[in-house]
Amino acid sequence: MPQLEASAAIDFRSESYQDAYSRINAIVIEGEQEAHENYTKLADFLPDSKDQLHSLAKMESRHKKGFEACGRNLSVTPDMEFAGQFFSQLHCNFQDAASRGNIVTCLLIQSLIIECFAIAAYNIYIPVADDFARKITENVVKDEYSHLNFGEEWLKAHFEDSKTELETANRQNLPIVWQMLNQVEDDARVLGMEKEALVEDFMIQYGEALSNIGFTNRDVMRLSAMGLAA
Ligand code: Y39
Ligand code: FE
Ligand code: FE
Ligand code: FE
Repeated sequence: MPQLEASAAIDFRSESYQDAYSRINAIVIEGEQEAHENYTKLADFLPDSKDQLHSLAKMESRHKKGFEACGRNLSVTPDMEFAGQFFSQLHCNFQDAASRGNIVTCLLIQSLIIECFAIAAYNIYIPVADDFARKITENVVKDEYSHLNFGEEWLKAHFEDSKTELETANRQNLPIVWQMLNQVEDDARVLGMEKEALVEDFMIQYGEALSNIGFTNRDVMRLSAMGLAA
């Protein structure tokens, strides 16, 4: 089924829309909160980029506030318990990597995987969002590109030393993203977002990022499809 194009076709006040929104909105709020924490953590590890990372962390807090307002605007209460569980595996893997000082893994999880997931989700959401949420999401997605860019630039500058760890971290974490996508597939569809469109946009962003960092086209194909069931 093609991606819906006119938000006029969607009833934002229907029970089914609000029910699905209570989970998707919560995921986004939780994601923004965790992204804030992750960039704050990264600032401790990378003193040369400390100010920049604190500024990224601040943007994530702003994003969180924006999406909280989107939920309130539709009178939806976000299901934060669901969202906490939704992110728990990636959260745990980030914490674990941070405790070992594996900065490359932390950057792969937050700045590549999660940012690409966010960019894909927000790009696909914008055309089907209500007017209030669309304006907010349009501004947020611009920031997310700059967060992805931070990760790309750092990993590009340290590519040879990071390559092996990136491969391992990708193998560990990318399959989790496909599982996460499967978990929200039905809710996303209610909001007018098709899974195929989300996967396609994610693959494009993530593949481009890996290629910018220095991986060959062959490596990009192998890495970006890791754990993706046909
Ligand atoms: O860097 C960021 O701001 C990312 C944390 C935010 C994550 C958003 C996750 C979006 C997934 C939504 C899935 C909808 C189908
Ligand atoms: Fe936490
Ligand atoms: Fe964000
Ligand atoms: Fe971000």
